[in-house]
Amino acid sequence: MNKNRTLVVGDIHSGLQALKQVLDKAAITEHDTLIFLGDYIDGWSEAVETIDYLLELKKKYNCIYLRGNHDELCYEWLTGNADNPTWFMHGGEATSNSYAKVSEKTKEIHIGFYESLVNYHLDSENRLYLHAGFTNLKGIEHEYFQKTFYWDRTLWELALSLNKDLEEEHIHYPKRLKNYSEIYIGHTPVTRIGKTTPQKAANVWNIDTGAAFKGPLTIFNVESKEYWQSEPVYTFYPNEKGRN
Ligand SMILES: [Mn+2]
Repeated sequence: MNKNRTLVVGDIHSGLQALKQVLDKAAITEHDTLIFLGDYIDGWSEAVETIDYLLELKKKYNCIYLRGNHDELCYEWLTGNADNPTWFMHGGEATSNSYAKVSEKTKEIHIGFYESLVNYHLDSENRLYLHAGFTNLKGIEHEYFQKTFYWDRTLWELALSLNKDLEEEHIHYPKRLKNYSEIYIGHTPVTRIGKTTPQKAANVWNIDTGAAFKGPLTIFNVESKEYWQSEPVYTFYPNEKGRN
């Protein structure tokens, strides 16, 4: 067994109890690199507790925290305090309730966490990790708008729509996908296509298994393609509605 694993964690959406369960199932060690795909909050009730936990986790393990669109919306709310009705409807209400009970000091620490998030990570094997996608045919460094990295849905749509018989050498094969050996994303839950396990389309792996909705949380080993899943996240929060 490879001791130096690269493990990818899908969208958590404040499902801290599920996060603890999958990290335990995967038996993480200090040799592992943990890459979190973003969307730590907005969903279940434990937004503040989830961020506190991630801050602690980073002290002991190699963690890379990517930026999700929900993390950015929460950051904008924390720093601007203007209510965003759309964000409120899509999980922001639970997050704002969670932050209602914390000190200004804690908010400051969390603002620092949201600022420290990165829009993408590229590893030594030319594997790309990002929350959502990118649109430039030449790759991430040519992307015009940074927000695309955590809002785009066209990369996954492109990968899903690709004819499986189309050879990579074919003139019609999407140049976007050929820039990287593999691309790991979250953002668009696979529950939308009726699945609850990590899904691969072309060279894109989608690890968002719908933790904010009816799905479990997943941690995925990129070298072996082995994965571990929590119980469906809603079962940890029986008196809550989540984002349903
Ligand atoms: Mn998400």
